[in-house]
Amino acid sequence: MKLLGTFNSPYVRKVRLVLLEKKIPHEYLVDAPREPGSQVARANPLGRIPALILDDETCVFDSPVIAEYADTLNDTPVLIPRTDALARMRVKRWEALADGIMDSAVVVRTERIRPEEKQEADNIVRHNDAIARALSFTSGLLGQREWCEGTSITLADLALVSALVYLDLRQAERDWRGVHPNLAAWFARISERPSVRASLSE
Ligand SMILES: N[C@@H](CCC(=O)N[C@@H](CS)C(=O)NCC(=O)O)C(=O)O
Repeated sequence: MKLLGTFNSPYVRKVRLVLLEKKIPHEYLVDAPREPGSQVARANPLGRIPALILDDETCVFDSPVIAEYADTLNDTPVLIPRTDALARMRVKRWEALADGIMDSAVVVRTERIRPEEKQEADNIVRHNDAIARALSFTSGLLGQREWCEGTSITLADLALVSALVYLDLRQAERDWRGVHPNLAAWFARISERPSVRASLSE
């Protein structure tokens, strides 16, 4: 299988982490949808990354669908609980929370790179407020736990670290570590994982 994506996309990082944690063989192709010659739109009608192309050319999108599909390919580890309905819901909700932080950070970034007179200040404030609320909620849920859900790594951890890496990239001025020291400690720990290091170095 081939994964199309870019280094900075938080949604791509999330699915790369899933594939790396589960040691699923794949080819990672850097392909930015807006660059000339991109094959993204031919693979994914939405023209977005990540796009996972299976060996029979089936294209899997978007990132939650890729993550769920990849998780069913082996049990080492199981990243989305299979039988406990509540635990499964909580992991998927963590993912929704992290994806929502990514969505809002992408909106803020898109506004900020427009000419100043065209930027919608209200939109920026609304999405920055949503990020701040989501981080507070996240920090409260996490508490002093080692993992977002249960006693081992799940998709929840991989989604959250991807959202926080993206905030560092696009909103370096946001002092989320100072506001939420428990998130900072958790992030420092998970950043040591080989999968996270690999996703940050290539
Ligand atoms: N909900 C989608 C979001 C994917 C997305 O919006 N990706 C961005 C990159 S971060 C993209 O491909 N944008 C299209 C573009 O840049 O033209 C997912 O989870 O996969």
